[in-house]
Amino acid sequence: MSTGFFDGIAPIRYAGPDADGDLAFRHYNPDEIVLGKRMEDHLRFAVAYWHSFAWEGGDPFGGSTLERPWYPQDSMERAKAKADAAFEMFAILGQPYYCWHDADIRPDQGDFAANLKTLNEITDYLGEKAEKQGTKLLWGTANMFSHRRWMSGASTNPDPEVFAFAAATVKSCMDATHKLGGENYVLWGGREGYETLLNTDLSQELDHMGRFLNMVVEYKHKIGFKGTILVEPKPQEPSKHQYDFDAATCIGFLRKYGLEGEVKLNLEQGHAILAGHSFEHEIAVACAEGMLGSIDMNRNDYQSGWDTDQFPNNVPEVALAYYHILKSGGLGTGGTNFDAKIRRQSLDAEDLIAGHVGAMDICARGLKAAAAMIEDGGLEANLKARYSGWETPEAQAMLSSDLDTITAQVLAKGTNPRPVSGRQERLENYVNRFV
Ligand code: XLS
Ligand code: NI
Ligand code: NI
Repeated sequence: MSTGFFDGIAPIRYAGPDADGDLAFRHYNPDEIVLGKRMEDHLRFAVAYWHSFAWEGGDPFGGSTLERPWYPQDSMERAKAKADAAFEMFAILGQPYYCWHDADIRPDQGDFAANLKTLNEITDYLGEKAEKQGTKLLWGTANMFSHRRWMSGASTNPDPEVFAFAAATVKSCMDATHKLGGENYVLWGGREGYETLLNTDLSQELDHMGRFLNMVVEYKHKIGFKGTILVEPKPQEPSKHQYDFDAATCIGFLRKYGLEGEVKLNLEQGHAILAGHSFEHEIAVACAEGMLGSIDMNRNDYQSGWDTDQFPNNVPEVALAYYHILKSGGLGTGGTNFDAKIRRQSLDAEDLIAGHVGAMDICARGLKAAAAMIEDGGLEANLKARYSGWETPEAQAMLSSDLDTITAQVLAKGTNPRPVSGRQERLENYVNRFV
């Protein structure tokens, strides 16, 4: 059943840099070959069924501004109308993937058994639509942060009954993701953290979270799910202190609980900014450990200090992100998900489409710039030259030596290092030639 919401908006096509109007791709050309691979297969765009598609426009001072025909999502009929509208939007955008939380797709009927029933019904419905249209599921996830039961955490909740509810919820969402052929399963722990240490046993909570994630991995193997399990770092919001602070914190956590070979990271640009990092820093940290899984390509406002989840609009930032992704071999089973909201004054269906179109174009430009930098090899050559001292046998031998021996060598050689320029301005100028 058509909601009529997107009526009159034609499918978006690639029309080149001189296209008319804002509802055309100027740079995203799915079939264009970049570094030997189709652009669509590099970027693997996904639309989020929550923020991007369905956000209602509320903020701490006011309710919804964005009126949509599928609100409120209180019955199966409306959940299906919402699914119909979602797939109409996917048909207009032509992106290959989408993502959901259980709470985005099914009506909430209160208890676990009722929600399980509606989840199964709506995911069958989504499966049929997805098959017809060829839109695939990049990842599924469980919303374990909105309902009041999760206010003190899901797997880290002091109440074992909430831990049990979380386990059952994740199992149901993994089953649904598996049924729909999802390529990843994500866990973002917005409430896995604390507000005050006065009421929190941090070490017990971390142990529970580690055990929970091990159960998720055990279950993945039990049902034969071939996708990747991902955790999504974020330093705060909604919790004051979140356990999955940033990529480095998550990697330490995964190693502590023996999960480093099993779980990768879903990195979000806005979360990197909140953690005081750049997006490429987070990506490079994950790549260094072989743990890059997927990305949420939505940025934050640099001034507000809050998770504003805006569509990307900065080519140089996006180019450096894709540079590190390409250098480490690409996104694998992951993709570029827009976990982004339009602004609450952007009322029209066209605004929603234009937000995605612009973001896809920005990413395409970033990807092309990154590929050009890789083909040119300037950054790589600079790195090689900067570390070339380490290519000598003496330098290598030092790494298996000891402080006494090295000190004796320094004294014997009269070592007195000569500082060398880091050339940052020249490298920044170099990047500017590509973006
Ligand atoms: C919130 C997170 C969330 C996850 C999925 O900040 O980005 O949207 O991506 O639960
Ligand atoms: Ni986020
Ligand atoms: Ni996200």
